[in-house]
Amino acid sequence: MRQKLRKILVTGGAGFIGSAFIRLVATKGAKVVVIDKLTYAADLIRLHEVEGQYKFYKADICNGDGLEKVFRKEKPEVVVNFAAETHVDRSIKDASVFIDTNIKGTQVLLDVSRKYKVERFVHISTDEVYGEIKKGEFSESSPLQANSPYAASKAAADLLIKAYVRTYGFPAIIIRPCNNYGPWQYPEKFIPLGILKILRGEKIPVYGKGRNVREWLYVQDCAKGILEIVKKARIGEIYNLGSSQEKRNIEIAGMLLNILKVDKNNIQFVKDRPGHDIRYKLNSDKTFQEAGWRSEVDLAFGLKLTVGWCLKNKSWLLSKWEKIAPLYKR
Ligand code: TDX
Repeated sequence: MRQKLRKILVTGGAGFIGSAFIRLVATKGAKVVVIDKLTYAADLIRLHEVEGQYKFYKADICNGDGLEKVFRKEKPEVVVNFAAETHVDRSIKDASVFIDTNIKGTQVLLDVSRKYKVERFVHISTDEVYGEIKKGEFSESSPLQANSPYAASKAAADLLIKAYVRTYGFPAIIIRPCNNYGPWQYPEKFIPLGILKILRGEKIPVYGKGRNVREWLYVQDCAKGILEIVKKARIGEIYNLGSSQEKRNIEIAGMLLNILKVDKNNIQFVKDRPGHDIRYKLNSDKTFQEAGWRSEVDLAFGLKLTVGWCLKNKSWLLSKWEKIAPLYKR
């Protein structure tokens, strides 16, 4: 069955991936309702290109009454849940807000969505719920073996959603993307942080020896994949969104330095992240077979676009430094 996109409610729409998704759906004729708590990582400027093409409510997914007001008024048919605390290092310092937003918030949003009978609830999860894999790749049926407090909070939400599907026949779908990068990413994450550090005349901080491997997906590519899944995927199913483009962190740092045309010695090896997952890799065949999506943007090209965007939007990037600097006092 193909889901029509008449009215779609997007939570966390002022965030990095949520805003990329809205910039895409706003061009497809759907009515878009955005809710966001506007945490430190959110910024409505990410939606300036589609100004006037969405309706915004400041709301926290943990607040059922606040959500009900929006659902009663807007009656969304589709809900896409991007709202989450996402930074692994922050979850290591203090897990509490991750438990609140990622678990409790998901439960509250599920209950309101159930009450207002949404036709489709699409939840954005992460590859991190599977834990690490030294060789091979994770499929959607791989066991959940989350390692960080962040990953555990996302895995808990996934379990809750599966329970709602089974218990109530709730029409939910779970999407598990790999690491995203691209325009508007908050610069606490590795790629924009590395670029920001170079723009500040500092070195790229690389954890441990830089041997950890991540699979990198350009954010617009990810948004397209999510949209295809929203429209075509089967209720109750899980879909991986990977790019098959793997790199060690040290290689990513080298590619960034090369694009930025700065000396390759501008890397600083710093203390490793506790419990640092060595490698993530997704098998995304099911997503291709059922939703017809495959990643299109080559990593080297996507990194060039990202660096180009960062240079053009240097003041936005630099303006975030004050908020993230305390994280790097080690
Ligand atoms: O300063 C750094 N130096 C460094 O070497 C930072 C911030 C990170 N790293 C390493 C850690 C990881 O191996 O780079 C890799 C990527 O780190 P992050 O950008 O923090 O992402 P990661 O921990 O892989 O998690 C990301 O992907 C899955 C997102 O933050 C999650 O929200 C998403 O679910």
